[in-house]
Amino acid sequence: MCEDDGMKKSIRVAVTGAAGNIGYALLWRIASGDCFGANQPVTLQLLEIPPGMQRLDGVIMELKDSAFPLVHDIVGTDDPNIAFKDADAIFLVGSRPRTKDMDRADLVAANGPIFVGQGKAINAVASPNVKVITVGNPCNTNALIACANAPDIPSRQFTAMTRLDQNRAVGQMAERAGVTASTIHDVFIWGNHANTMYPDPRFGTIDGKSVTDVLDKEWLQGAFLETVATRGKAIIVARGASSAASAASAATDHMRDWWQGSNGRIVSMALPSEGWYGVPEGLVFSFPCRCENGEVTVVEDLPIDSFAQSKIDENVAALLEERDAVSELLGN
Ligand code: NAX
Repeated sequence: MCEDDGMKKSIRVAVTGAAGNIGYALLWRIASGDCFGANQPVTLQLLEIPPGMQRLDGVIMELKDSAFPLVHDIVGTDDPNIAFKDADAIFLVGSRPRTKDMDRADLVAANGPIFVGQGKAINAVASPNVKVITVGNPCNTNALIACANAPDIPSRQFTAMTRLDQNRAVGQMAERAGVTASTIHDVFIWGNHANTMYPDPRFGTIDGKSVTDVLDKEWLQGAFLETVATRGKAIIVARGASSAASAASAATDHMRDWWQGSNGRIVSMALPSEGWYGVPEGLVFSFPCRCENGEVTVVEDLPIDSFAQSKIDENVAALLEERDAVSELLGN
């Protein structure tokens, strides 16, 4: 590929848990140019654990069979130091899904150690400008662990995904208002990717009108909140498997906006707090963000009413508890 045919130099994109359900949907979105742009070639660096390597071989065969013009090369490995080598963007998807017998604390304990090793490998071998999105749950705390173990990489380069919660909120509003999702802007999530998260409608617009003028408050603080908070469970009940295509779509949206800009729109990203809105420093918390020139900026001046404050407080408390549970994994 050369610059004068309109194509850019290939970038390196790492995906962990690449043979899993989300990976199976996500890789096709990345390869088709939905994330990094239609003129951006990619080298895919795919990580699995040894029991997943045979499935990964099959996924790589199918990627090759898709003959994507933008896919420059594909590497499959069970070594994070190979998968993250010179990576410009990393999707941390691989982790153990929660099973019926596990509560959130068990999930934190089972998955936390994965992100120690991966954080260290990112620190050692990734591009210093790498952009990391954590999808594997509990994603906020896993991002915190990876970030803490990558001291040479600025903390703003580590994020966790709450875009699926945002997209679920927009989907519900669109249905209620009888409009398409494209007419809804600036609805975003505060807090943790868990059922405590708060989809804030107060600054959102539907066809240019305030969401709170179009939709009633009782629904926004009642059924809407409940539906968005419990959507993951509802999908599992209906489908017999957890959200995969919608999660991959949200990860694509998150990274696309970070990479290419959010066009002035507010979007949800969880990132290590620098004290914004009184959230303790370092806690990986979803804030209203704008993206421009590859940088994320938290929108810092939104007014907080008592309901929003109570939701922010609830999420801070939950995330502090998770942080305490993994304190020995934070490297200090
Ligand atoms: P799957 O179980 O289908 O796939 C996970 C894959 O990760 C498996 O192939 C497994 O072999 C691999 N893996 C496990 N440990 C690994 C490691 N240390 N390094 C590399 N690969 C490893 O799960 P899937 O449905 O793809 O979900 C992946 C993760 O996303 C889960 O933790 C899930 O809870 C989380 N989710 C996060 C969401 C979010 O909004 N942040 C929503 C969707 C999803 O629930």
